[in-house]
Amino acid sequence: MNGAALIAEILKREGTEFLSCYPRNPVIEECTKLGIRPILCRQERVGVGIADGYTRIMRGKVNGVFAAQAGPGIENAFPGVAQAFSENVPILILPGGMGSSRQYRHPTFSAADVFAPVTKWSARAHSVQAIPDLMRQAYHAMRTGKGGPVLLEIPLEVWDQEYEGPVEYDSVRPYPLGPDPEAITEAAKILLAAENPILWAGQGVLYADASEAVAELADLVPAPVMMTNPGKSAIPESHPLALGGSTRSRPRMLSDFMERADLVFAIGSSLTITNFGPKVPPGKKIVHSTNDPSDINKDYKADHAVIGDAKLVAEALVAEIKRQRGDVDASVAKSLKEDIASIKTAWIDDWKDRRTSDEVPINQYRVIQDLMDTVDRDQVIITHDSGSPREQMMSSWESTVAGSYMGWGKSTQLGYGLGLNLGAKMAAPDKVCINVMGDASFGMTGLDIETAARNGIATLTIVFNNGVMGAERDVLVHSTEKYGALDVGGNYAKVAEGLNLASRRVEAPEDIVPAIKDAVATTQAGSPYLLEFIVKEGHDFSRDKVAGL
Ligand SMILES: Cc1ncc(C[n+]2csc(CCOP(=O)(O)OP(=O)(O)O)c2C)c(N)n1
Ligand SMILES: [Mg+2]
Repeated sequence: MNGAALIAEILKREGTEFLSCYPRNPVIEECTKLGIRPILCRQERVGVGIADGYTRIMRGKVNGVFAAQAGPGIENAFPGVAQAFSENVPILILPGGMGSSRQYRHPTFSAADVFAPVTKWSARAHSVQAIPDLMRQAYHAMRTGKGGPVLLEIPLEVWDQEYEGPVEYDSVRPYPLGPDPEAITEAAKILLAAENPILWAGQGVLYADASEAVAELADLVPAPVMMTNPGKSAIPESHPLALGGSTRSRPRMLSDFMERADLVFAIGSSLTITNFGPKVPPGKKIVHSTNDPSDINKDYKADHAVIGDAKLVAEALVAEIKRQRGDVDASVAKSLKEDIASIKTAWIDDWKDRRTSDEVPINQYRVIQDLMDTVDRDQVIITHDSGSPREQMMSSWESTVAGSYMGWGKSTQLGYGLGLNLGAKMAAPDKVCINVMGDASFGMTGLDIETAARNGIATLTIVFNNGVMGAERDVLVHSTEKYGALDVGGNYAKVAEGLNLASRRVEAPEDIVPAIKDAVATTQAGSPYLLEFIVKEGHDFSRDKVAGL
């Protein structure tokens, strides 16, 4: 067996279901021989996004893999890997490399070196004999501790070298970190002593399958649960203790409870300061639980920390709180839930005009509301895109199932949501998988809807076409006045038609619901769909002011 066949064999043993890829790369053919289907993208950046979305929905239990050719292929994959790095998504990147004799000669592109700063682990296979060991290291890096993309560059001659000996490789198991019992005792004490604790749930809750444990903890304390951008849907946002997710925009409940909180108890979160996520306002006590020690005291001084897998931590806290205090009268949680519900009702009421608006061009919040009312949210996986759609969706979409919203935004590459959605559909073919993107966003990656059509990946892409880069209005004032710099133009339903997708352009509010029904029915029958809404520019965001949030 040669290097390419060896890698394919290892991928098979790791449960790889499909290979996101773009030629040339010998592993594509070898995977096909083993029944691992190649999904060829139109652009490498999206191919990485497909592996990313798949991995998120699989909660990192199976990892998406992307293979590219040496040079242009892997160079063009850089944005995707950088995005996955910013989001700590454990995917495997397998680029070809120049032959070893060309390494370190100008102008050879060395993927293992160039990608080192945007991967958790990166290496070059110097010989075929090293491949099992290197793949084991790669999978270990993906499966234990905080995730991140990993990369193994295969120099030209290594693909063809004959591997000697039996392939000694078993699927790499994860080793979740268990919390220090003393840290748990102390954390429980702090939680019980707090007057208004708030749980801050990050995406670690999803990777650890800790949604139920965190919801149980919230009920027991009791404490409301706010979510980060990638942590959105860490617990279902329809849960009576959920406050929703936050980018720069957020539901009012989240702002309100954050303002009152004396203790922020972060779980499954790096607490990284980012433009597109919540911040901890000054003056709050912080308990920080994460599976990566280097997160602690990085952006915030922790008053206490618990290092460990989110599920093990949440379960240990539940047991310890019961030991220290026992159950609390159910009326305490009940009144907290009523408090949250009343703020939510008032907030939704304040936004009702937008959510039910008949205005033309269409109001984005009307589309989101009609979408929520029309689809069965229990069966949906959805994601936003960069720009105004992220702000609109993050604040308004209420998930009903844990892990059904793919939040992202530490880097915010326009167009990234499209690949994520294709990957999600590969992971969950029975779900209705939706990405909501702006028109400028579509310009970045839109051609890859053809990847969905060609491969029968039945996603729904929603384009909010307002004819401008709405989110950039404030920074392109003179350029727009003088040269119209902000405008973008296009008919994306027609683009979709030209790329073999069913599509519809919707301009009238009364057509929104019938169009959604048709689109969803088409995806359920096995074909992708593009729904283009002609919308207003839209600068209304749910941003109740709380200093420092
Ligand atoms: C690759 C990339 N380049 C630049 C940006 C900066 N950026 C953020 S939003 C935006 C415009 C978004 O326009 P559109 O997708 O049409 O959404 P709108 O705000 O109009 O709803 C730009 C240029 C980015 N996020 N990603
Ligand atoms: Mg736009």
